[in-house]
Amino acid sequence: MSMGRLRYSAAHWGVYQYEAPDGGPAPGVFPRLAPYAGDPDPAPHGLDQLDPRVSALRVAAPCVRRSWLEQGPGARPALRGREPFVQIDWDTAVRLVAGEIERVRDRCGNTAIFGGSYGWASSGRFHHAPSQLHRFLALCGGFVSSVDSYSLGAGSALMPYVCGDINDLHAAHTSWPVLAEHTQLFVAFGGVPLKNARVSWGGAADHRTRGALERMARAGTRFVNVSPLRDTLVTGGEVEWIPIRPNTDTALMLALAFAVQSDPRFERTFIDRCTVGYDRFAAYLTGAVDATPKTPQWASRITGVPPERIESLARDMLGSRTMLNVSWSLQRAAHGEQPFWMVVTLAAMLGQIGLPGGGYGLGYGATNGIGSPHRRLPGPALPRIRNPVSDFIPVARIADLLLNPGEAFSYRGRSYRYPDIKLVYWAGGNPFHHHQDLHRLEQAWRRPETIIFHEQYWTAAARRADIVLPATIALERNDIGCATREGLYVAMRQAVAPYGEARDDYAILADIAGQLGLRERFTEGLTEQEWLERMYRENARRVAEHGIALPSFETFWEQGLVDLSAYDAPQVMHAAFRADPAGHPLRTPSGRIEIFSAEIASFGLADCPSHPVWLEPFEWLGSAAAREYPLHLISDQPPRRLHSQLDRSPYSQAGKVAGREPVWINPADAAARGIASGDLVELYNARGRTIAGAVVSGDVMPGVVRLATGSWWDSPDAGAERSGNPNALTLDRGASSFSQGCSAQTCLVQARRYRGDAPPITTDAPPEIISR
Ligand SMILES: Nc1nc2c(c(=O)[nH]1)N[C@H]1C(S)=C(S)[C@@H](COP(=O)(O)OP(=O)(O)OC[C@H]3O[C@@H](n4cnc5c(=O)[nH]c(N)nc54)[C@H](O)[C@@H]3O)O[C@H]1N2
Ligand SMILES: Nc1nc2c(c(=O)[nH]1)N[C@H]1C(S)=C(S)[C@@H](COP(=O)(O)OP(=O)(O)OC[C@H]3O[C@@H](n4cnc5c(=O)[nH]c(N)nc54)[C@H](O)[C@@H]3O)O[C@H]1N2
Ligand SMILES: [Mo]
Repeated sequence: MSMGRLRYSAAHWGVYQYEAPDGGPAPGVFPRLAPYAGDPDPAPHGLDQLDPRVSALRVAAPCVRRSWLEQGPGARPALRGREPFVQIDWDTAVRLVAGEIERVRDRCGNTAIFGGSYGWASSGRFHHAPSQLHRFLALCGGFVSSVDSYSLGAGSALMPYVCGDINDLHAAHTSWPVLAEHTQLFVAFGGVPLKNARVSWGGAADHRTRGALERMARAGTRFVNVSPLRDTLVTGGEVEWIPIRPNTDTALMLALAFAVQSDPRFERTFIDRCTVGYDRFAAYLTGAVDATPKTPQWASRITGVPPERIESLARDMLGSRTMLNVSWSLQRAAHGEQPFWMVVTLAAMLGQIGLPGGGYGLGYGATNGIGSPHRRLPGPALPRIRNPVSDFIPVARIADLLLNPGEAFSYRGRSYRYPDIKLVYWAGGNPFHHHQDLHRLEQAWRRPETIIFHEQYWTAAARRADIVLPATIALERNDIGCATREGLYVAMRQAVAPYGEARDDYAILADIAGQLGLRERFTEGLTEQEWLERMYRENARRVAEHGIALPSFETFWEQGLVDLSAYDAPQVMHAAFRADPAGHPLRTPSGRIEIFSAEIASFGLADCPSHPVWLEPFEWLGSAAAREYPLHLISDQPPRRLHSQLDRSPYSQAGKVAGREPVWINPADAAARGIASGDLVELYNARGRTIAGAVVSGDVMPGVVRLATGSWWDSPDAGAERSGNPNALTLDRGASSFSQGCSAQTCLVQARRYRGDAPPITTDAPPEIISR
C-alpha cells in the first residue's frame, strides 16, 4: 500500500498524527498513531485508541435489554445490568427510541425526560455527543437538564459572587512565562499535578505544564506543596512538602490570614481599593464575633500543620511575590466553596492580585489550558436550540432526582423541586463512573421506565441501559478539533471505517428525528461536511473581529492544522481591574472582589454563610467517624487515562497492581494492617467495599489513602466491587445547600488485607448478547 499524507486527530489527551493510506478509510486498515510532532511533552494515553484490546469492548450493534424488549418499558428494572441483551437492527432501534420518546412525552410531558447527559464525550466540535443530544431533545419539546459540572460544582456556583464567572477567570489566569519571570514563592494547595495537565477539554495541543514548572524552578521560584500527597508537585528542583489533613485547607488559610494581619508589614491599600466586606470577615478571623481567633495554634489542631510552619509561611508570603494556587479537588468536597473563597481572600490580604506573578490561581495544573499564553478566541460551535423545559438539577444530584421525585432542593439561594423522570437519555458520559456512592445510584437506576444510551464501549452505564446504540469514535468520523486556548485548529479527518454497525451520534439522532417528523429541523438539510464548513466559516467571521484572518475551510481541511501561536499574548490576571477598579469592574454584584457577599448573606445558609469560614466536613480525620474509619480516601484523577475512558487499554492496564487500581497507603498504615506492596487490599466503609492493589509509599501522608477514579465499575453481586473503584465508598451528598456540588473528596474508609481468592474481573468482555 502506498502511504498518503500526514493527517491529524484531536483527543482530550492530545493531538495525534498518522500517515493516511491512499484511497481513504477502509475496513481492517488501521493507521499507526504518533504524537503530534509539535508537542513538546506528548501524552501516550491516546495512542491506544485503535488497540484490539480496546476495540474488543466496542458496542457493535443496537441492543435491547431482554425483559424490556419482551415486556415493555419498566419491565424488571432490577435486572438492568444482570440479564442478556437482544441484538436488533437499526430500523427497529430507531422506531423503538422514537416511539418511546412519543409515549413518555404524551403520557407524562417533557419534564419526564432527563437529558442532562453529563460527560466528557470526545474531542471534536461537531460530533460532541451531549450537544447533539441536547439539540435533538430540545426539538422534541425539551428535557430536564443539569447545570454545573462534577469538576467545579462548588467553585463555579460561588465565584460569580466573589470575583466573576469561573470560565472567564480560567481564561484570565496569569500565563506561565509571566510566573517564571516574577513569582518568587508559589504555594500550591493540592499541588500542580502534571498527570492532570495531560488533558484539556477538546484536545491539549502542546503540553506545556511540565516545561513551565521546570522553567520556574530554574528561574529560582520557591515551591511549597500543601497536600496529603507529595508527588502532586514536581518541578525538577526542590519542593517543600507540607502534608495536611484532607479537607482542612480553609483552616490553614485562615491561620495564614491571621498571621498576615498581625504582621506589621500588613497594609490595606488593595483591600480598600478593590474589595468589599473585609471588616466583616476580620471580625470572624480575629474571633471578635465567635471568641475563636483563627490562630496558627487553632489551625494546627485541625490541619496537623505545626504552628511555627504556618507563621513562617505567612512571613514569607508577605515578603515575596507570591502566587497562591488551589487545585479543583479542594472544592470537590464538603463545603467546597470555602477554600476557593478563602484563597481569594488571603491573596487580597497579600495585596498582590493583578501584579505579575502574584495573586491567586484556581487550578494551575488541573488541565493543560490553565496558564496558557494563547489568546482566548471563539471556537467553532454547534448552534444551540433553546430547551423549552426549565426544570434542571445541579449535575451531581442525579440519584436524588431519580429517588425523590417531587422533593424540594435548594440551589444558589432558591428552592426547586425534582421532576418525576420516566425516561433517561444519555450520550457521551458515564454516570457509573462519575457519580458518588454507586450502590445508591444502582438503586436509583431502577426508577425510570426506560434508559437509553449511545455508547462506543460496553461501559458500566451502557450495560445498565435498556436500549444501547453503538456510536462511532472520533477517528471514525470527520470533525474540527479546537480547545479553548490551545492555539490549534485540527482537521479531524476520518481515519478508519466505523466499527461494526456503529453510527455517528448525529446520524443516529437524525434518523430518530426523521421518525418523529423533525429531520429537516434537526439537520437543517446539511450533511456532516456541510456542517463542518458552516461551523468553520461562522467561527472565522467571529475570529476576524479579533483581527485574525483564518485560512479558507478548504485550505484548513487540506493542510490539517491551523496554528494560532503567532497571536500569543501572555497576560496577568486582574491587571486591568487593579489599575482601575471602577473602569474595569469585575462581574460581581459590587464590581469588586467580595470578601463578604451581601447576596449570599441574604440566602441565610448555615452551610455557606456570608464570608469564608471553617466548617467541619461531614466526615474527616477529626470527626468521631474516624474512630471506625480512620483513613481519609482521596479519589483523584487517574494518571493513565481520562476518567473511565480507555481503562482497558494497555497503557492504563500497565498501571494496575494485582489486576486492580492501585491504592496508595503510607508505610505506617500498611504495617499496622500487615499490608505490603502488591497485596490485594479491601477498602470499606458503611456504604460499600472495593478491592484494590497496594502501593506502600511515603508519598502519601499517614491517615490518608489514594485510589484514583475510573477503573471500570465491576459489581455483579453483593460482594465487594472488584476493580478498585472509589465510588463504591464515596458519599453522595451536595457540598452545601448553596451549590449542591460533587463532594467526592470527603470520604473516610478502613482498609484490610484481602484474604482468599480474589473474585475475577467481569468487565473485560461485552455482556451476553443474543440474536433474535
Ligand atoms: N470519586 C470521584 N468521582 C469523580 C471525580 C473525583 O474526583 N472523585 N471526578 C469527577 C469529575 S471532575 C468528572 S469531570 C467526572 C467525569 O465523568 P465522565 O465525563 O462521565 O467520564 P468519562 O469516562 O470521560 O465518560 C465519557 C463517556 O463518553 C463516552 N463517549 C466518548 N465519546 C463519545 C461519543 O462521541 N459518543 C458517545 N455516544 N459516547 C462517547 C465514553 O466512551 C465514556 O464512556 O467524574 C467525576 N467523578
Ligand atoms: N490524567 C488525567 N487528567 C485529568 C483528568 C483525568 O481523568 N485524567 N480529569 C480532568 C478533570 S475532568 C478535572 S475536573 C481535573 C481535576 O483536577 P483536580 O481536581 O485538581 O484533580 P485531582 O486529581 O482530583 O486532585 C489533585 C490533587 O489534589 C490533592 N488533594 C485532594 N484533596 C485535598 C485536600 O483536601 N487538600 C489538599 N491540600 N490537597 C488535596 C491531591 O493530592 C490530589 O492528587 O483533572 C483533569 N485532568
Ligand atoms: Mo472534571
